[in-house]
Amino acid sequence: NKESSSSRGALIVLEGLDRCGKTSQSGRLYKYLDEQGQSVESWRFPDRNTGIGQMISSYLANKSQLDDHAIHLLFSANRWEKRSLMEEKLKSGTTLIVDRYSYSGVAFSSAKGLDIEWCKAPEIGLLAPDLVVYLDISPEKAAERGGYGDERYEQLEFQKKVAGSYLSLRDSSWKVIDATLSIEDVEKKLREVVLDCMMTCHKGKPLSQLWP
Ligand code: Z5A
Repeated sequence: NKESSSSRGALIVLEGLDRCGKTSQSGRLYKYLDEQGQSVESWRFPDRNTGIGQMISSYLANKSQLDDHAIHLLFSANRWEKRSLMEEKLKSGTTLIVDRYSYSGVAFSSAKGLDIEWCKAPEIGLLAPDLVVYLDISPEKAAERGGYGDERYEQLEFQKKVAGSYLSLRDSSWKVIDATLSIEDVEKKLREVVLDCMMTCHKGKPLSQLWP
C-alpha cells in the first residue's frame, strides 16, 4: 500500500561528474523509499528511450557529429518532452529521483566554451528541483573508478572543466555529499537530506520553475 497522494511528491536531482556514483545511489534510494511505502520513481537524463534521446545516445557514442549548440538544445528538448509527465507525477504524490538534469546540461556545454547564460536559457520554465544533491569527487578519483569507457566526455581533462562549471552553478539550495565515502555512508547521508526535503514538500512547499 503506497502512501496517500494528497500531498505532492518531491523532485530530487542527483548531479556530479561521470563515475561519482549517481546510478548506484539512485538505485539504493529508490529501493529504500519504495520499501518505506512511498510512491517513488527513478528517472534519468538523457532519457535515451525517446526519438530525441536516441539522437543524443548516438552522439554520445561518437556515432554522429553535431554542432555544440545543437546537441545542447537536444539535451534540453529531451527534458522538455518529459516536463508535463513530470508535473503530473509530482502533483499526484510521486517523488522522482532524477539522475542528471539541467545542471548537467549547463555544466557540460559551458565546459566546451559555450556562454553560460545561453546554456541556461532553454532550461527556463522546466520544473525546479526541490533538492539538488551534488556527489562530490575529484576528476582524478572518479577516473580511477573502473576507468572511462568510449563515450564522448569520458576524458580527464574535459571532466576537470566540467567540475569547474558545476562549481559556478552551485547555490545554497544544493547539498554537497562527499562521494569518496563508502557507498553505504553516501547512501546514509543522501537519505537524510532526501527525507528532510520530502517532508517540506508534503507540508505544501509549492512547485517552482527554473531558474529560481
Ligand atoms: N550530459 C550532457 O552533456 N548534457 C545533459 O543535459 C545531460 C547529460 C543530462 C551521459 O550521462 C553523458 O551526458 C554525461 C553527461 C552528458 N557524460 N559524461 N561524462 P550518463 O548519465 O548516461 O552517464 P554518466 O553520468 O557518465 O553515468 P555513469 O558512468 O553511470 O556514472 P555514475 O552513475 O555517476 O556512477 P555509478 O555507475 O553509480 O558508479 C561508477 C562506478 O563507481 C561503479 O563501478 C560503482 O560501483 C563505483 N562506485 C560508486 N560509488 C562508489 C563509492 N562510494 N565508493 C567506491 N566506488 C563507488
